[in-house]
Amino acid sequence: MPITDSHLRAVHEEVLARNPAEPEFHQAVQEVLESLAPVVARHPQYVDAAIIQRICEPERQVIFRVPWVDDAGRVRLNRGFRVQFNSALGPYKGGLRFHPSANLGIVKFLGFEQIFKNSLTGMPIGGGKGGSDFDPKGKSDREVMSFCQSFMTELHRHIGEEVDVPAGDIGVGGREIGYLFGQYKRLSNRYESGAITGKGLTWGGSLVRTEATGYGTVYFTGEMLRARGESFDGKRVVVSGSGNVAIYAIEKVHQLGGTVVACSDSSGYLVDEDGIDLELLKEVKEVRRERVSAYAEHRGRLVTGGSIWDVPCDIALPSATQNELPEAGAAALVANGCRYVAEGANMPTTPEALRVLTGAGVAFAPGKAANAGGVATSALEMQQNASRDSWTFEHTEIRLAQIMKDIHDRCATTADEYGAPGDYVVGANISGFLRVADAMVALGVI
Ligand code: NDP
Ligand code: 2IT
Repeated sequence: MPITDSHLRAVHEEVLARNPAEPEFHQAVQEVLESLAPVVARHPQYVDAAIIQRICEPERQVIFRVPWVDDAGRVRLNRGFRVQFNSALGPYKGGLRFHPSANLGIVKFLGFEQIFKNSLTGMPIGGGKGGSDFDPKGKSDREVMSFCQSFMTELHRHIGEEVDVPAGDIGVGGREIGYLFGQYKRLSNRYESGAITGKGLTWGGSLVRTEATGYGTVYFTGEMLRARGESFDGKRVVVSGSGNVAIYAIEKVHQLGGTVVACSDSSGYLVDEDGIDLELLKEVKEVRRERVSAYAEHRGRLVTGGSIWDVPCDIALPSATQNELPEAGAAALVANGCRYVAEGANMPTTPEALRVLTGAGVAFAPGKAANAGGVATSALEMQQNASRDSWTFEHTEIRLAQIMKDIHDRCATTADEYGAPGDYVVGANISGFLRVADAMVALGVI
């Protein structure tokens, strides 16, 4: 969709010129700016205060060297990033991604999305993101610890419970958070629980944080279904990925009466028409850290080549990585009768695919709304840390479900108010933007 408003177009051109060779960041900015024309028309104060220029410019970006020693005694080198994008609503908050593809443009796209996502949760958290091109795959625990300790040796100067609060993302789960928090504690000589989220339950973590992103995505989808007089009961669902988000999305779909018939990893996709056996999947992925092919040795069939989006379904939940659902995948989903797509991952749907889905009337939930349950539960973890309390699973899950319902309703109402009924992309972008923009205006030119 072209950006027609002249102010927004000028900002967009400036962002492209100032940030060359960052295609994912450009894509994330464009998607938000495309939604904002009715906002600048109605609220000239945001133009006067240069809010849109400022929101596209990170407050601070840190890039650092991460040397570490592998099990063979060789010195290895990676690059670390932390982009502190916007702190109008609270301390920077967002995950760390360890994946060989991680670069500044990817971390910036994620940090930019995080501003609006965190705003949508209604909680006091700003937006940030970080990571490294380190690949935890195939590394021993000792190597992962060596890397995490070196990474935190630099990062610790930039974070803190009132400053910036990292968590997990691709390649960063409970093991990595443990090593990172341990090194932070050692360097700072403080047991500052609220400086990192996604912690283990015996050392300051929150129940439901592990499940929260996947569960939250399914709760959001449940609200979309409910708004259209439907439910998960009897629905066929495809979930891409088989990591933290995918596993707990599958779990919640099954609890709500749907059947997940396919999931994937970067080596291929797995079809199990009887429904993915979650105990087996958890054993393979979480305990043994193996590929989905190891699951297929017991059940279902592995398909290498082709696309998971060819598997017929009513509901698709892309939950692996950015741009994993291309135009051809969207066309296949539509041709096979899929009517709901909700993004468990960040920006998994390409702009071309989004056009195909919306053109066919598919109900579509963008990641900044649908996957906000993870960071929202991180904020609940921070609340528990601040009050030195820990809540039950049931209480925390009720809070998560309510937050996802509120986000759904806020996106739907905002889309109505701004002339785009049923468009969750517009609703999420505008309502996420407004809360941050109002805070930025109030805080002055900083
Ligand atoms: P995990 O590392 O637990 O799992 C990632 C999954 O995606 C794996 O199955 C992985 O396959 C697959 N994947 C990753 N990169 C690629 C790639 N380049 N091509 C194909 N497959 C890939 O990460 P999460 O489940 O935590 O994250 C998944 C997505 O959800 C990401 O987009 C993340 O930003 C987003 N997200 C995560 C949140 C969280 O709380 N963890 C919160 C909100 C969003 P393989 O193992 O083969 O690499
Ligand atoms: O993309 C995301 O929202 C996350 N990876 C979770 C961030 C967090 O701080 O819990």
